[in-house]
Amino acid sequence: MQLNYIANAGVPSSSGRLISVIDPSDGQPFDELQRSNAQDIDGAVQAARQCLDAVWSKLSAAERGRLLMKLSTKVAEHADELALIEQRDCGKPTKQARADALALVRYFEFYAGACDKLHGETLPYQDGYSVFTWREPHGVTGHIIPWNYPMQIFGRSVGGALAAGNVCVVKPSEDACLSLIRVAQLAAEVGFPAGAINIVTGYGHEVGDALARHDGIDHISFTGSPTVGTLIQQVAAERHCPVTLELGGKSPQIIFADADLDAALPVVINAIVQNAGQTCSAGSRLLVDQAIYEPLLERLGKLFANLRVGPATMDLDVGPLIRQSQLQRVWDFLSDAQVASIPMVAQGQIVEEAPETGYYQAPTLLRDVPVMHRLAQEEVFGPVLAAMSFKDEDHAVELANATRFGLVAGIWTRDGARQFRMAKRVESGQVFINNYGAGGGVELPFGGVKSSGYGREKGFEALYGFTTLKTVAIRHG
Ligand code: TXE
Repeated sequence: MQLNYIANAGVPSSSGRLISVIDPSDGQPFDELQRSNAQDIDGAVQAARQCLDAVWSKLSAAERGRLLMKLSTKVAEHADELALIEQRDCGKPTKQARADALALVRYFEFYAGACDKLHGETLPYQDGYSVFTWREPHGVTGHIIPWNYPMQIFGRSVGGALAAGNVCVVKPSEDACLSLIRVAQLAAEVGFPAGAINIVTGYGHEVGDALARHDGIDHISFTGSPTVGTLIQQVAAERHCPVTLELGGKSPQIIFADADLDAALPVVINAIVQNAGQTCSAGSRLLVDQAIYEPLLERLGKLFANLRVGPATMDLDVGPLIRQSQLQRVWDFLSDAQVASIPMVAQGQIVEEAPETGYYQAPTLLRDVPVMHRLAQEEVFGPVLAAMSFKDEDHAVELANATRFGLVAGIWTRDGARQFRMAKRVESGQVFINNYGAGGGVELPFGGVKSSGYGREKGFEALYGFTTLKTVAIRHG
């Protein structure tokens, strides 16, 4: 049984209630976690505040950096253990679970080095004045984390917040949070003071809501669905608490006739099947120059048909989805596709070893998806790729921008001038040209435009979001 982790100690919820932890590979429970409530959040916020006032705010930036670096090293030492935890909890194939653990190592390393590089400015002003700015932490930051990449999202969110001088109360997803409890324990082992990192588990509408409403939370970082993001924003607005929202996308992969298809196609496939398509930046729309639409779909269809789906430990191309309701969500999209007579080009295969009680979906390539159909508009969050063709560059831009999202875009062309034009015209927080999220992108600011949210995490830019700016004007003499 898992406990909350508050002030460097395992703590049961005051509710006395538990939630079963399910293995998505077989649908069976294998652990239990605390079903926490508002009282538990209150305890965590108090612990965090005490830590901030008594210890954390007294550390120099370099000392915070050293702690984060120690944590990075510790996580690296425990990478295999953490990957195994994440694998069972989320249903991630081994390669993915390991990549996530190593990304966490890298986030802490990056933010360790960033702590003492964050500074204000001096500003020109009237004669007889000196004016400068300080970057100050918000104080106690709240982090509501989803189940698709617990370790990675913890790294980018909590890593940045700690580096900027905040202390953190984390509400991981009820569907996957075991790795984060372990990381908080490792942080205590390397010397993080009690209260710097607090983990409170439970349901979103109970404990997540309590976190968002708590007066002692000075900033909220949320990654999840647009529906809940809206709720968080409304709740936060009542007490003017700043929020960073990352609400997913419907990201296009745009392939022009001059693209290097040998390079593009494996990346296009990975961008939709990685983590079984449960990725905010999944490349879920494929926009293809009509001149190469047919041959490209034929090639891609063959590759899709070869994809294999099975239990996480088999380490195939695709693992299970997180839970039954996510699987049902994907089925609903696919049955809508059938009703609308959207042609299916190809589907991968679920292996025989996959238990019937697991949450498996074969990767599916659909073609000629009408731009306004929900398959081209809404996040499926499963391994389903919606292809459509475009006539020319203007048409490609029109299709790319025809959703309410704008998180990531991939553009594939050898034409340098077009690369720039497209990068400028596509409405998106990130644009990748002739690659898609190469190397994980810990260093690259990440976040959306339009309904994909606002604020940036990852990279140095995140530190601006996790701080507030104080302007100091001194009149001399
Ligand atoms: O998300 P929720 P769900 C999208 C994706 C997916 C859909 C639904 O399209 O299919 O959302 O997933 C907490 N107050 N993304 O239902 O509910 C919840 O406990 C405060 C995209 O799992 O938004 C969890 O910790 N918190 C996304 C977190 O919010 C609340 C990743 C996300 O869960 C809450 C996940 C409330 N009232 C889903 N209700 C991405 N951007 O990567 C829930 N939560």
